[in-house]
Amino acid sequence: MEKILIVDDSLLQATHLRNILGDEYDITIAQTPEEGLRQASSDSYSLILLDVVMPGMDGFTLLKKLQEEVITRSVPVILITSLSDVESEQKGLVLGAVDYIVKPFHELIIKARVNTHIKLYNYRRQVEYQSQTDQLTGVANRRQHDLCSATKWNEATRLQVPFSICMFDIDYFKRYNDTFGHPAGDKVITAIAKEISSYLKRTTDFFARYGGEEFVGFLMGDDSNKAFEHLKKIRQAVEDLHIPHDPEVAQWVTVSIGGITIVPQEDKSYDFYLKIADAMLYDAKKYGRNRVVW
Ligand code: GH3
Ligand code: MG
Ligand code: MG
Ligand code: MG
Repeated sequence: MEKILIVDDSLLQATHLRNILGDEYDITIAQTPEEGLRQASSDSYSLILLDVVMPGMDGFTLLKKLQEEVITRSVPVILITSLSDVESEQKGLVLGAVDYIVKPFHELIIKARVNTHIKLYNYRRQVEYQSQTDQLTGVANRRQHDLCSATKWNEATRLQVPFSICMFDIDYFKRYNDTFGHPAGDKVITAIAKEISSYLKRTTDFFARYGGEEFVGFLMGDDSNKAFEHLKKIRQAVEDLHIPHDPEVAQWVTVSIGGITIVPQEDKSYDFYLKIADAMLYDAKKYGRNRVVW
């Protein structure tokens, strides 16, 4: 059941709304704006119904706060209020509310509007997910990499923590396709993506398909040695999948990895180091493949 958060200082109002929507949705009631803010950022709601006139922080102020937080920003908010003047309604909509409902309301109208906004929200989430996910493998795509790397690089620069960037490329993959066929090649790309991503699962890690049979990853916090050791483990894990290759080139399908660990400085960009990781990958190929160059 999808979750709706009702923020209203009047328990009578909130209960009335819950009676209307409770059959279709899982309702949580917050009776103060502070509690509303806490609830909104600690659970995943599909919609927030927000009263405007409340003691202390009013609904407009709470709405502004919700819009400022990354985790609550995308959740649609409907303002429900007795303020029927144009200025208030305009203010609410400009602040980012998806809808504005004046009390007293008809329950059928509330239901219809709530259903519509939840449908739109789910559609938007689905589109967002698809635009950032690689269709073949289900891991992040290059677009998500571009978004995430910028955010995380800035964070590492601010916190001055080590940041490792690595590039992966499947060895002799053209030959694999030529020998076993493109559909079999697709399965290998998927299996390897799944394996590597299982080693880059911490919240400070990231892994994406960069294109074709190339992948990119980054890790935050580990020093150069630790990152290098971790990547060597990943290289071994891919080899240990024991995916048979064309025996003329190799027994198993393997990956080459190039990477670098740095403490980000203001004067050099993420892309600068990504290019270095790519050069390291090139060296790994040159030295014979199936190895990590750090
Ligand atoms: P190297 O060890 O130097 O990396 O050799 P390679 O043959 O892997 O290198 P190259 O970059 O020349 O070839 C990559 C091949 O990957 C070419 C292309 O046919 C294949 N490829 C790229 N994307 C896909 C894909 O989505 N599916 C499949 N099956 N193959 C792909
Ligand atoms: Mg009120
Ligand atoms: Mg390649
Ligand atoms: Mg390759």
